[in-house]
Amino acid sequence: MRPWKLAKRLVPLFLLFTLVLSGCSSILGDDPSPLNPKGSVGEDQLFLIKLSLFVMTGVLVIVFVLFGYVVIRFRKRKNQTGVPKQTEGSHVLEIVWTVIPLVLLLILAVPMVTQTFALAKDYSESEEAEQVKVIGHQFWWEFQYPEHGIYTAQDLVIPVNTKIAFELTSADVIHSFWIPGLGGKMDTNPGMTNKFYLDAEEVGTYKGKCAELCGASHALMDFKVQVVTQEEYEAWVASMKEPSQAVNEQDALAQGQEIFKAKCMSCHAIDGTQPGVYPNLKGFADRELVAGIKENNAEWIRKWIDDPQSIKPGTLMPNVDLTDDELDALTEYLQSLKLE
Ligand code: HEC
Ligand SMILES: [Cu+2]
Repeated sequence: MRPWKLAKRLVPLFLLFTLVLSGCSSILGDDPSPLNPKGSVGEDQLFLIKLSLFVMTGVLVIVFVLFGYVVIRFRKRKNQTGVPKQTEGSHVLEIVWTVIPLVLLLILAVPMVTQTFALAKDYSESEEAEQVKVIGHQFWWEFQYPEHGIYTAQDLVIPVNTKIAFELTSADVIHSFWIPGLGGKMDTNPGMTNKFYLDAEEVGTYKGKCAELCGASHALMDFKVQVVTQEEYEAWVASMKEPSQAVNEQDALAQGQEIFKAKCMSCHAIDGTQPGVYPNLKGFADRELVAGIKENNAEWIRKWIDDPQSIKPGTLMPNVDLTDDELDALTEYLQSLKLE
């Protein structure tokens, strides 16, 4: 093939690669990501990524340069006939190209194996770590804090600079719990408990995703991680334990509360110390998003209660029959579910 023909084929391919790869960064923008981690686990993993990339790029460059040199230097000349002089066997070369890969493999293997064991450290009995139980559901996340007896959903609240020992399981199919800015992912398997730990070194909001195709709305199974200071965390724990204030009958919210009790309470608890099969709505108004995906404002709350199936196809929240007045009252009531 003529060189320009080859170039004509390769250029579009490289343009396509650039486009595809730029998608990797646009998902997270400047947010923390595996390439810009904000936790010790993510940083250790990034080191391994960089180390292997560095070693492999080095090998690639050297091999291609040698290859190019040989192809050009020993190409068939004009007027050349017959088979060129053949060389066979070289002890020196054979030893060199056996030893170099061995050394490279050692450079890769020693930190990899060491880190694999270090990152598998079990903090589930540790005093200094916070224990969080994660349960994946189609298509939402439940978070339990066994040391505090708290149950919540969609917004994972954790203290900064603290090891979080996760215990992960699933209520239905296999999901995968992933906070790209803090570290690698871990599967949640039905009937099994997986363990791993993460920590965050900066206060802020991080994105979380389900990373295992788990059904129709897998791509919408997002959550948020709120990394807060130790004091804020303790305050959050305390307010999650507070009993929810009852709305009295004269209050404008009373109608919403009535409808909630009649039509929603069978699935949703509003008391943070109650485990539930479905998302616990204690402090729902303080959550970042509705159902992990939509801005938490009156408009989206109303749309969600009116027709969750159109927002998250296949969600286990049914479309409940409600009048416009009831929807307004419920929206207002849900917006009042703030933590003290
Ligand atoms: C049959 C059980 C069921 C009933 C009844 C039900 N829901 Fe839900 N609800 C769910 C499930 C399951 C989810 C999680 C949906 C998802 O994200 O896949 C959910 C999610 C929600 C969320 C989002 C929670 C969050 O943290 O983002 C809100 C708000 C909500 N429901 C409000 C209501 C209201 C108001 C009613 C009454 C009209 C109601 N639900 C009735 C099961 C139910
Ligand atoms: Cu999932």
